[in-house]
Amino acid sequence: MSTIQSPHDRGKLRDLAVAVAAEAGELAAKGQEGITVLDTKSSPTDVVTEMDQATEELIRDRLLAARPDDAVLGEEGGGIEGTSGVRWVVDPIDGTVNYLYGSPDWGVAIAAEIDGEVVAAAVGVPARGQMFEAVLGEGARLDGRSLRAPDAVSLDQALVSTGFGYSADRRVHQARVLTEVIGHVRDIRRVGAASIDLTGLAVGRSNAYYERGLNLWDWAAPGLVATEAGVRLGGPDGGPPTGDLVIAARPGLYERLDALLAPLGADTDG
Ligand code: LIP
Repeated sequence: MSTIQSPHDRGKLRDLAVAVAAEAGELAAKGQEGITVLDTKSSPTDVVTEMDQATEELIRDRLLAARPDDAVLGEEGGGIEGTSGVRWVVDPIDGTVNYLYGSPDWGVAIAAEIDGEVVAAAVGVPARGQMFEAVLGEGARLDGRSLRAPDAVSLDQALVSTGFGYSADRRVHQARVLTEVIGHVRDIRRVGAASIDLTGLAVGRSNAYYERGLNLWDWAAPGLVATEAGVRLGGPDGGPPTGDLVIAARPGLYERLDALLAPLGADTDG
């Protein structure tokens, strides 16, 4: 049972996430120029740079200095157990390939979970000077401004973003699914970072998003920003988001996209 329950404490978790995401974003932004690949992970195109590692180290250090009893799960450094009931879920650079190619579309994502529920989040987009933040039940903000995602549109008017995994087999099936989806929607975007896609729903940069193969750190923080802005976030078979599938859109559009994706096996590798 957690010792932190009140909205006030959630606000403090959000404040810490924002402060650490801002500092981490500054560090990563300074290191973007001239960055090279340090290593690969799940496939030769799933890269890690030295800035992914340095940025995550800074985030872990700052979070644990402020709250030594918390757990941390990070993309690069794995998990550290804690005793407080709070776990931080961290993606130091979401959109690493964009980062490597000098694109501004990458994010620093930090979420706080209490007993497994995401309650506070910060998503910095340093190259655009933006900071998204959210507290469960208290709304989402961009640079201090409250966010409300635009109303649902019909499926054929929806701008839908999606992404592709790093494994070639998975990507081929994802492309097959996309050939079916593309004829039913306004158009498709492939931004390259789930944090940018999900926060983009909150500001109306697209209407819907789906992707197979994400990790919790990809969607935990930006997912709370999106849901607190009125977006429905879910996964396969009407359940919560999972690594098999994340779907996000305003209610009304969500159900139509879900119904389109289900028979296509969007939550499978084909
Ligand atoms: C990325 C996701 C993106 C997905 C990429 C990758 P990373 O995360 O944000 O949506 O399409 O394949 O998983 O690896 O840059 O943190």
